[in-house]
Amino acid sequence: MSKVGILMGSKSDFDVVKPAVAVLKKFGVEVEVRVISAHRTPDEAHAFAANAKANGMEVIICAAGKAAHLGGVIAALTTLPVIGLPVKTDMMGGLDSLLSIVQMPSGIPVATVGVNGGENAGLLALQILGIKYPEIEKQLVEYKENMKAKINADDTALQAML
Ligand code: RP5
Repeated sequence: MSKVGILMGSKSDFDVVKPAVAVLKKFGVEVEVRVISAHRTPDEAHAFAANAKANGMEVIICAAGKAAHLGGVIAALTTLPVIGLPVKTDMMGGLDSLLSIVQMPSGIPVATVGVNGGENAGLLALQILGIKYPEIEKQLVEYKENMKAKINADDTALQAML
């Protein structure tokens, strides 16, 4: 079974992480969800990244806010794909988190979704896994078909109102 690691820099990030957990579970993917901080628990961050492959992880999602270095640190220590999930902040609306995650130096990419984009982080992980697992790819096709049907229904309903 495929497995995704989901890390967050603080328990306060959990609400943003929940949609990623939900969509991954919905698709039948195992998740390991941890609070690990690049700054407050650097040894745990290092150990997680160093052992991620051996522990069956195939993609890692890293949620963090403010000086959001978690994704970059994890990406520096593994060749697994790392998805950065910037968390909205009170002071800068999450722009601080976004730039901290997305502006990585050449050589250490972190695939970054939008601020508070938990569901997209989960979906991007699924799309990566879908290359290897046909059952996930099949569910992604259905997901997109359902989304298309909903937008088309919304469009039809709107036309009827005008
Ligand atoms: C970051 O600092 C965390 O990812 C969190 O978004 C932010 C604030 O953490 P707390 O002060 O709420 O624990 O490391």
